[in-house]
Amino acid sequence: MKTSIKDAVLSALIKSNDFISGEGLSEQLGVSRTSIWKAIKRLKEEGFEIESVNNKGYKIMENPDDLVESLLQHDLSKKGFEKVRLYETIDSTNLEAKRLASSFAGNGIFISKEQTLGKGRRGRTWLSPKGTGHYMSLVYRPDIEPMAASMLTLLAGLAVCKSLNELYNLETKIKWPNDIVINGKKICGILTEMSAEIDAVNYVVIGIGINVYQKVFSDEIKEIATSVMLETKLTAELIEKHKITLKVVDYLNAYMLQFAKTKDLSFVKKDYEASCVNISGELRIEAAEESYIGLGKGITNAGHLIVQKENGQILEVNAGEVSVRGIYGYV
Ligand code: BT5
Repeated sequence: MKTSIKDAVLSALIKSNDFISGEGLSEQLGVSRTSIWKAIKRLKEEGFEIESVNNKGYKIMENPDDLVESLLQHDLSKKGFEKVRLYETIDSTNLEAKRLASSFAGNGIFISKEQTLGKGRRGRTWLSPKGTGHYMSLVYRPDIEPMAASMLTLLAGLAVCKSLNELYNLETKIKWPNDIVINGKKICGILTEMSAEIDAVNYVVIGIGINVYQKVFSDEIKEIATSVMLETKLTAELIEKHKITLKVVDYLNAYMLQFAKTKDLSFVKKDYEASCVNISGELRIEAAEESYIGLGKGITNAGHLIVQKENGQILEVNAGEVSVRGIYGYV
């Protein structure tokens, strides 16, 4: 898909922290000065605050959000995504992905700047304020059995963990199975859903919510939540949701290719265990019928957590059945 001059100008302005001259833009993008001027005019009409100063050029004043649908389409179509949509607001990107999944055949990605009904697991809520968080749902169509789908949550977790660490020099870890945490607080949550027959998956929706620009959180989660901005102390201009998206997709695409062959997590087991806070530490398992303390020992190839109880007994626990807590708190 072709990027319009307007989107290319926007992207150049967002990437630059300083003024760029019209001439510089026209050279960089290989289009006439008039086209640049028209693109700037249209961006201003769309509400972007762009300052123009004689002899200096243009500078974007307010970074509203670096996500632009046509840029996402341009970059993600190269990574195998046939359907790429960006919303200003939506109930839930997972819901939207499921509503539209049968209208296209390949992979899809649905991103929103806000969710009014963001979903966590088991009916819980994912708080999704406008602009500050990143909400995306990826549709894949792996040839797997329904039982295998829960493993994708672990792959997505590892993909986000590695992406944030690489992009922002962070030390995020995975709290098995679906949270990404740093300094004892949650920076990302993942919700995998699927449409399946008894023996085959039609498609999976991997929903990823990352706290990006939040500086404060509402009372209900302020003790357990953090954001990229709070952890890095970087300014908003230096943290780009577009880049985060591409990085996560690169990791996840690579994992999905491997997973198509192994149908289990053997190929990332070591990597996952090294990134998981629950391994080699005491934890508390809360199951419906009992709650107990144990030691995290590793994960199985199917993504179950291996726990050694205080009496020495080794158990494999399934993500659908238990919650894992730290001994003293959330992590
Ligand atoms: C999750 O559930 O962590 C899965 C979150 C998935 C969100 C994405 S956003 C894109 C896609 N579309 C959706 O509608 N959902 C997905 P769970 O493990 O059940 O954790 C939910 C709990 O995390 C809540 O009960 C709160 O305690 C806490 N929480 C809610 N919002 C949070 C936030 N923004 N940051 C950190 N913690 C939050």
